[in-house]
Amino acid sequence: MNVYMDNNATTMVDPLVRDAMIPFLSEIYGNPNSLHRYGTASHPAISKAIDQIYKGINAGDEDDIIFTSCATESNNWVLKSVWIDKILHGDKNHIVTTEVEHPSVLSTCKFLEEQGVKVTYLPVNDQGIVEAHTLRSFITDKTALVSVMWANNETGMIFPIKEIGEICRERGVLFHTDGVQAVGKIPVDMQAVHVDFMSMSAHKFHGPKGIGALYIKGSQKLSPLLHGGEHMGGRRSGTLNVPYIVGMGKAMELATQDLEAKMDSMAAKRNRLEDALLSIIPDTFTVGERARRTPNTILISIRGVEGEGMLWDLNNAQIGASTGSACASEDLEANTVMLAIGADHELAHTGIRLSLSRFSTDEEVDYVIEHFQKAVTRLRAISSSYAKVGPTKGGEAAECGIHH
Ligand code: C6P
Repeated sequence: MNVYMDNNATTMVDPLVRDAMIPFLSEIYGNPNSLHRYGTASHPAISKAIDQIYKGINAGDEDDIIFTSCATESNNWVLKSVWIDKILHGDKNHIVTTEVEHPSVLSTCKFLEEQGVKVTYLPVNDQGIVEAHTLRSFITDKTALVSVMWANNETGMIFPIKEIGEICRERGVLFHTDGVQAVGKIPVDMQAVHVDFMSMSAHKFHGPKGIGALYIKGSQKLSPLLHGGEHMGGRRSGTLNVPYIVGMGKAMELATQDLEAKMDSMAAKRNRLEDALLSIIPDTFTVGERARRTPNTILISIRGVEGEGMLWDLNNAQIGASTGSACASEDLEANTVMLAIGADHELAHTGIRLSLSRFSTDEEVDYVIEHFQKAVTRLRAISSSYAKVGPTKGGEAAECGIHH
């Protein structure tokens, strides 16, 4: 059996999404900026996709949704353009973010620090989230932007975006959220929160890779990252990627239709998997209270078992999982979120992320339980660190926080 449980890294394109995209590859292929019929033929499909995205996140008519190539671009755009608009051409000098953002935010912040920008990295609590009240004391008169993710890619923990947005509004500071792991998985309602900018990526909700978007509240000013033609009103130049735009719209429609039912079904499978792993395998714990996580994610730590070893065994059993963010998986570094929560390096090397999708089945869950247990048994038998300490009395299996 082949089981893909790395849906926070990317998802399968829904066959219905693929079918919607196909006519825009070789039949309706004109440049949408061309005035002839070949160009204008794609306009209705682009408008429909834009409508599907507005509806999926409940954006207002006055808001903008601008297509980008991915969420990495959307994140770079916001951070670098706020730097240009508010710091280079304004009187601000400070950005606030968190210790556990995706590398596309953290590396951009490091770049901005090299340009002289002050960046505060908010600490997370033992659940791996920022508590909204901690933000208050870090905002100053010089703060241009607060950037806090909606849900974390490694733990699935959901951040208090409503409360953080309110604080930013009170203090007159722009607020960006990286919504990549939230959109299409949990309700995202832009009318219910105060968010100035939100990044999205289609391949996280069964759309194609290579297409993302930036939500901009009230069409407010943000200097373009890519200069060129008048595409997207000059806000993001480059010929529109019509098939992918159509795919993103369709993917959004499908992901957000009957979302509650999809969430319940995914959570039931995720919970059964998590309960089974925690009860069968001693000395394991999962990070973050389950009720506050996206319904598809588990970050499980298995004492005495290196994450890379687990991935090897799982891969040999045709199971796709990860030790954390896919973009950081080649450097064999410890899980950054577990380190931020306070785990030591040894423990932070034991994290395995399992992320389900709406296509995950009960049979797949059973298969993963069986092979996960086999892998742990084999790896613990040859683990020098586990042999040294041995199993804890009765084994410790727990949800949330780091237990040393
Ligand atoms: N995270 C993961 O394994 P792109 O691929 O550029 O559209 O998305 C980047 C991105 C931005 N923000 C968050 C919260 C993300 O999770 C990701 C992608 C994958 O966790 C690949 S590194």
